Amino acid sequence: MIDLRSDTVTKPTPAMREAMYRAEVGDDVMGEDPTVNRLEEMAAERMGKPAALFVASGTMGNTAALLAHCQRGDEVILGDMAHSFLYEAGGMAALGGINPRPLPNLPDGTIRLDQIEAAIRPDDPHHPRSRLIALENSHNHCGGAAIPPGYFAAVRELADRHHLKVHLDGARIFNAAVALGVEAREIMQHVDSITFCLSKGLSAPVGALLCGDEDFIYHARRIRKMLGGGMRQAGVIAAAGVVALEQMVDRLAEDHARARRLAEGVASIPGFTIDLERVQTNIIFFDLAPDRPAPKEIVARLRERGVLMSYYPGEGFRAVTHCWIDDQGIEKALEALKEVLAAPVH
Ligand code: TLP
Repeated sequence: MIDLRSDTVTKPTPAMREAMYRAEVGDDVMGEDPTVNRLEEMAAERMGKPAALFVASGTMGNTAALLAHCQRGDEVILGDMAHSFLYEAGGMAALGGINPRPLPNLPDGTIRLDQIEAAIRPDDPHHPRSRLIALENSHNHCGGAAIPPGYFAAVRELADRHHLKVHLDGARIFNAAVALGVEAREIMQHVDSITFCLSKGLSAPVGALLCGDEDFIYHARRIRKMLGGGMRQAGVIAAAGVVALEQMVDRLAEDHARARRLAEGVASIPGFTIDLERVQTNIIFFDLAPDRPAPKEIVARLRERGVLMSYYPGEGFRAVTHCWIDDQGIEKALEALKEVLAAPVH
């Protein structure tokens, strides 16, 4: 199967399995797992932040961050296409009593600064308290857009003027950094906290890191425990994360090149439409021209041909490249896309 549904489908590499087998472990809730401690140090260093916390998933990292930054009844300003607004089961509201204030995401993944500023609540007992701005980079549902450091500098300036914190859902921060040719730290210097994932393009089986200052991480550690995320001998999975950070970051450029090749191939198939300018990282979205078979039918026909892709109503087909997809896989996917449009409708 050529599985382009997500980079979350990546499996641990042989080097990761070896490291997992050999991992030194201890009770991480007691702070005694040397492999988790090493991974947290590496993550903090790469993000240029004083501290980091190993969490079970990107969702847990974002939820813990929001709960650590906000009190019940506080408001978070975020994009209407943000993963934490759309796809995290409403955890901020359900678990944290936090009010989301969604603003339109532009196609490049940003939110207009004047709209952010206008959404900040005056100090008035009628309103929730504006506490946090939450951004995403790369921006999954804005076509994998990579947002440059300058935007974060501008948001920081605005946030400082209004005494707000800034959190970044950087599930794919390394995809963004590699695409922009900058270090993740250059983006991170402008935000208070970040979640980044090990289990997407970096191919580790499980896990994400939440990074920020010492006080914030101290607080988030308690929230992680509350969420059931104290994982004891978690060094077994953290070991794969260490390999992910050491070996899997620089190669992301290959996934981006393959996403571009796939996107260009899609553009050459009459019947599909794609905006090539929006293809920046490992995620492509494309759609069907009018009068074509239903998208569900296309997804089913692709599956029959050994190719898996997702379809999001209103957004189109999504294909995500990753380290388990090679050049041949891309060509096979393009062949299948040509065939499924040619096949008669049943
Ligand atoms: N995204 C997944 C699914 O939720 C759809 C995907 O296939 O893209 N932030 C961003 C930007 C994400 O894309 C995701 C996962 C998460 C957070 C949540 O990470 P996990 O799945 O580890 O909780």
